[in-house]
Amino acid sequence: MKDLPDSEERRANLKGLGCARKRVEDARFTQGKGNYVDDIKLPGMLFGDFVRSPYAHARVKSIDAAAALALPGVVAVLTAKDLEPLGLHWMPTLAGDKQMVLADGKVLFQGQEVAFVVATDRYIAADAVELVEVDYEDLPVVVDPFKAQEPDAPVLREDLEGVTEGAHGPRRHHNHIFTWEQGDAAGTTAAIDASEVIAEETIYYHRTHPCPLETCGCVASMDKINGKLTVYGTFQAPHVVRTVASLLSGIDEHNIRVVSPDIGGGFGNKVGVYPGYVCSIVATIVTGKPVKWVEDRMENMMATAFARDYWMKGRIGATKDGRITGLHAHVTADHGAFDACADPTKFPAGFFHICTGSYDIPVAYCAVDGIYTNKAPGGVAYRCSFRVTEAAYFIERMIEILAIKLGMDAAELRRINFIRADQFPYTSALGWEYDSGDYHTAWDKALKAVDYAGLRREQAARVEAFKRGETRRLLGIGLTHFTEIVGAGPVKNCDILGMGMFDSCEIRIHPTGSAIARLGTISQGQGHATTFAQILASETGIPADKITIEEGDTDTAPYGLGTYGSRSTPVAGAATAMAGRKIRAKAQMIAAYLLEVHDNDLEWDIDRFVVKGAPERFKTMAEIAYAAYNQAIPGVEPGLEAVSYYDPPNMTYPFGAYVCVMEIDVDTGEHEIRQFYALDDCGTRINPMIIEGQVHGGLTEALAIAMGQEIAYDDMGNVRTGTLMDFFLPTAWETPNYQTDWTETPSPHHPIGAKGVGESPNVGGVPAFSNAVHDAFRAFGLTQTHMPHDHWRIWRTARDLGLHG
Ligand code: PCD
Repeated sequence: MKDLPDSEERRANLKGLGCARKRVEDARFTQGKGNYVDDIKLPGMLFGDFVRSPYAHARVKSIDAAAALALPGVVAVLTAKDLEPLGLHWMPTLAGDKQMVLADGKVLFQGQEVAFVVATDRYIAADAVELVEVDYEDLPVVVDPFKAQEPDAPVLREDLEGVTEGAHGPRRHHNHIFTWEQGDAAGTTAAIDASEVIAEETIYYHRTHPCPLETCGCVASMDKINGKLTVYGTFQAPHVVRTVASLLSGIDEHNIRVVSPDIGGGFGNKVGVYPGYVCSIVATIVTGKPVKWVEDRMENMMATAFARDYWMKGRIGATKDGRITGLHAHVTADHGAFDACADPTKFPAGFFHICTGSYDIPVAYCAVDGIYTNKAPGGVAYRCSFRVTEAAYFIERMIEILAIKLGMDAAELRRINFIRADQFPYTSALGWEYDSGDYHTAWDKALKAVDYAGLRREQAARVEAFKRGETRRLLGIGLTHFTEIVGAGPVKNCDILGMGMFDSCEIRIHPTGSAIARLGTISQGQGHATTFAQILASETGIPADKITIEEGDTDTAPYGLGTYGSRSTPVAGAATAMAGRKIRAKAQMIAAYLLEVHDNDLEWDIDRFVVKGAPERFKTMAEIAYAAYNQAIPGVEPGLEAVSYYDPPNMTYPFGAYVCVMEIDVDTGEHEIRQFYALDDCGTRINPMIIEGQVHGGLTEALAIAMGQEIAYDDMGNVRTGTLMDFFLPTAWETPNYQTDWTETPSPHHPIGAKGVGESPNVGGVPAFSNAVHDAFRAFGLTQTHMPHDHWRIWRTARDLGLHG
């Protein structure tokens, strides 16, 4: 219908889709009024702390807790022996493996949980940890996944001895977990072998850690009178925790309440189930008192889920004018001591097979071998949807290396291989159906914005000046065009521990025209309370300021699979829109009754139903809501509520074009980011300001990973970077200025056309930073050097290329 005079005002009043609405949660976050797990204090609460292994591989010969138990205030010391009768000394992992809750006979990584001390305060617990005497006999350590596969490598998982069939097929060595393959092996090899140009390289994506501001923790409280267990925790998937807790403990699911309060950053670190949760639950059941466990920073970095650690061997073929003919990838994936990767069950290597990226590659193959080593378990999607960042890094490095082989400009090589806008929906050689995209438009916009041709001229002049000895600084231009895959997922192929990955929203409209909506997801800082209300405002005509969004309490929220993998917008966001539409459908019947017309005689206008052709006759959503509660309407139930469980028909495929312009000092190895341009396309944009914040945050994490952040081990399996002295966490000082931009290509299958965005900047950012470093040295013969590009490594690269004279 055509806009009425006051349409614009009414639309603005809603603060709906597309509005840069200020974050409603910031009022409490910026004033210290957040409510995090460590803020929860229950009467009589006890505190748990772990005795952890100093060894990476050792037999545990004995544990003597007598001195610890003698310390006043110590209530209990739990070991595997205490958990064994309950069947809780091991627990299942998300990846189909099992993991020790407390050391059972041996330890397999430094920092592994050995005993759980429970005391009346946090300090006594820590003192008692020091008093527990553990007798270890050290065993040979393997930290290299290639050495782990040698015939005489030490057997790490004695519990699996003789087990030749794993959760994902046959195991061919005692330290081998699985081989997972996708695509056409023979066809790919044949196509590449027959190519005019072939590039081959091993790309290592090092081990790192999400390192959220708040570490992991929980408060478990068993109410023995009512038989109810409540667990507050830093959970990115509270409902899944409830179901797992019920299955493991035997407590009926309705008697368990899991609450995720405010969460200080998740980044995948808070998806898995950790021994601390199990021990706290056992301890509250045993003592009848609430038990709090909150890990410290070193524990978080040493023992909770790491990310990446993928050795990716690539082979790519092309015609001599740059048409890609095939892509072959083999990954050696270091999973540490237990396979505790957080991926949908059927995808042991996540969505790594998005590794054909933004390119129309006719044939491809990828294989991933998962390997046990004496490192911490994990393998989480640290700001990436299940190994997508590894895949994007791999293809964006392979493209650069191919460009070098071809003697071609890397921007042009990308352009001629992009999937064209008219090819969507596009099925990739590795089986994904990309929903929508317009890569050429985004790419041209990005190159124009940074004056790409001008940058290349400047770079060439710089190389000449360097050669003449007039400068010691090189210029790198880091290009990336990434395609993500987010929104897991269709229930038909995506589940976690058997639970289909749908999501949900339940809305209740109050009589006076305000509302509460509850979702199965849980914000960790993303701003869901702000943005989901915007979706509902546009769908229902109730201003976003009048809608409360609540997440994270399993007693009240509908079942959902949680927030990670940028799935909230694609899945719960869709559920929210659909639930809003159900509200509107019922509202239409009520309005028709009130206006004494047929349903079909009404049309929706921003915040009201209007009689077609008679704009002065209408009922606002607020009036309709009131009527729903105070009038008997024939054939219509009282109340105005709706619930939607949404199973997405496909994933969404956000994409982006990033350019990083970096200066490198050859003598010190220092870098300076002169410009960073990030164009993101996440389909329909709900809140441009939140999107910009997401992009800034994700790029800064990408900067950290590419330029310094690493979980490094020595040969003995000691974690060398277990504190923030050694683990690079960028501050405002190191963070460059970012320039953000967008195109908007809606998802055709999402009710409002939105795709995820939270992870994109990390997925695209890492290759952009890394490619800039590589590109600076391209003129001097560098093809590949491993991340992280800290000052020392860059200095060494310059030295190895003979640039120090
Ligand atoms: N959006 C908008 N629009 C569009 C899209 C989106 O607006 N189109 C927005 C929403 O609403 C939100 C955000 O943005 O609010 C995001 O989204 P997404 O993408 O959907 O996502 P989510 O699901 O919500 O979330 C998740 C993500 C992830 S995944 C990560 S890592 C990170 C990110 O998110 N994390 C974080 N971001 C963030 N932020 C913060 N602050 N914090 C955090 O923690 Mo994983 O997987 O977990 O690794």
